[in-house]
Amino acid sequence: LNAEMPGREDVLELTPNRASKEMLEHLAEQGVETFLDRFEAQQPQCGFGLRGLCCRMCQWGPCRISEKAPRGICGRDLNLVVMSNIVRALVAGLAAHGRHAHEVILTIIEAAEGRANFKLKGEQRVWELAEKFQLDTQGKDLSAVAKEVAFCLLEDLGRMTAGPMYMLEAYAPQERKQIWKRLGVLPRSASYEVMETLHMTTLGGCSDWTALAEQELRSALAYCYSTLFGSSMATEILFGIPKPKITQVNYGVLKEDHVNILVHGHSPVMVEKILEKINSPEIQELARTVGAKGIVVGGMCCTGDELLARYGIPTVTNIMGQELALGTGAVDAVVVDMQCVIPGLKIVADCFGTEVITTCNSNRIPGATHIPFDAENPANLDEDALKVARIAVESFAKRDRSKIRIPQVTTKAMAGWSYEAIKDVFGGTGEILRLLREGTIKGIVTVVGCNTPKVPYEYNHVTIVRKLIESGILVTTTGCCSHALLNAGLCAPEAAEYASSSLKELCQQLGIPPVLAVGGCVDNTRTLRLFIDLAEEAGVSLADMPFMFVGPEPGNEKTVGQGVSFLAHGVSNLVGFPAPIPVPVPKLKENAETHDDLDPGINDIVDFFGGEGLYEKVGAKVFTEPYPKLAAQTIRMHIRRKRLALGWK
Ligand code: MSK
Repeated sequence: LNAEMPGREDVLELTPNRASKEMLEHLAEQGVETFLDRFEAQQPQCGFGLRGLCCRMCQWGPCRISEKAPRGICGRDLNLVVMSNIVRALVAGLAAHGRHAHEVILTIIEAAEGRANFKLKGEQRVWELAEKFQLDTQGKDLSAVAKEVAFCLLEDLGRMTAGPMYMLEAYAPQERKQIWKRLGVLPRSASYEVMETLHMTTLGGCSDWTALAEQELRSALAYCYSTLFGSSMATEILFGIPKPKITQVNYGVLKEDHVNILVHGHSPVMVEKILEKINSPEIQELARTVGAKGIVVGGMCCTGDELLARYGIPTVTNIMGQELALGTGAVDAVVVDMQCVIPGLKIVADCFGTEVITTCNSNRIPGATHIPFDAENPANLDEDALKVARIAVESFAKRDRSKIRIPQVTTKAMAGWSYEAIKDVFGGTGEILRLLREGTIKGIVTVVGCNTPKVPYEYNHVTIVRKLIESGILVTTTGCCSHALLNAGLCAPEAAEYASSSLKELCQQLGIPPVLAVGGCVDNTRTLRLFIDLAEEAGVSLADMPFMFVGPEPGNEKTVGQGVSFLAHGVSNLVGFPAPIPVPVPKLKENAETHDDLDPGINDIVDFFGGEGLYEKVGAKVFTEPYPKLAAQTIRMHIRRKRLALGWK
């Protein structure tokens, strides 16, 4: 695997956004350390760790599984070590999205009780959920019902006793519920499955890797229906359901003569209030007083995606671009909430005098200004948001103008593709299904997830998606992948030019891009809802539909749960870099004479995810392909096979 890692030259040659390339070169010239320097310093990376063969689950170890030592000190073998590592990564991601959901849900309760100064903007979602959860709404007003809905969502996060999860009961397809029941993988709640997973994988816990594989599915369902659906829909209750809008993105949205404030992280709660304060006459006047012509707010990662979707606030970049954005020397303040904020951010901020403001008690950074938002005690929310806005604007006066280097690249984009917006623009799921059946749209693939330094920055995202739309496949996207695609111009209606003739004609007729940016990571549920509805409309299992989940540049632990959530629904995954699973190394058997004597070197875990094991349970499997053109080919073949099996041309 180490031999496959890209070098600096590959990154500079292949990264598709010339603004990122310019900043990488600029920061190297300036001697400012970035992820690329640290990635080089870490080479070669530990082969045991890369293949998931390092066991650190107790203090007898660490143990490393090899041919010489096939068991850890406690007796764990390869299957048990690898599967334990994977399911632990999944629940770490579950905990992260769970904390996000918790904050948003608690804010609904505080807003409904009048303690948090937010007006609930997603009335439609409140009534929909109340009906789906079969709540008694007779004679109750919006706030009262929203509060009851929020308590159901909290129960999905934290229930410790057996019982159906509200969200799963409400939105999961019937055929899947039966499968999950038969497999015994229906979850209790997010918190319970985190506890149970850590319990099962601790020293002296579960010795059966197949039971851990079941726990993987169970935890993924808890992840999907409590933390993802919970965060996404609770945010819609608070701030409304996004609608499509046109905007500009990329590094060039930063302006030398403006105050530039970047917002970054995952939870959009406090940032909504900060945005409100930034737009207030008081802060706009303050900007003029410090000599700025105005204020630019730019988004990074999923907080950026949320503001882009709701207000068309321009986004700049993703997790691996956060240091590059600060390297422009034009960012007066970066306001970060939770997750995906790397420690390297502060190193670059200090080089350029950028004020770093942290707003979440879980995500502290030494030396940053900390103005936390506490969802259970939001009394100072307005005052604190104003304080953040003031500090950010006042930083403009301190900026060292000799260090500014803003790449002059802006890109047009259309974002805000909520579940409702997608259905509306096509005229309903019946119409989307008709287009799929007749082949105007060959399939729908969601291409999502983080970046990894293990492939050239953003190259896989952009290359795969270009190939897919060329083949008539409609793409949805979220998270850091969406920033790559937004900056590459693939989310603008004009990108229809790059699509197959039938998809191009359709997109031009509807005035939409062939790549729909649906929001942040938690909004993968918007695509999942669409997949569920389309399969139900077609009257077939989700596993039979021409759909796929693609994570070209896996990074965060959160991506594990995203992929397994779709697998559990019957949607196969394509992953762009091998997960920490021993890659099969084919070798000739002893005394081999022909290729029939090739031992594929497959182990049980590879066979489970990529072979028959998981497929037999849920009808989906994992494909791994780090070379993006081959990855696109694999996806196209998968879609083609599904279409043929359905008898669709
Ligand atoms: S922000 S989880 S690096 S997509 Fe959602 Fe990006 Fe991955 Fe964070």
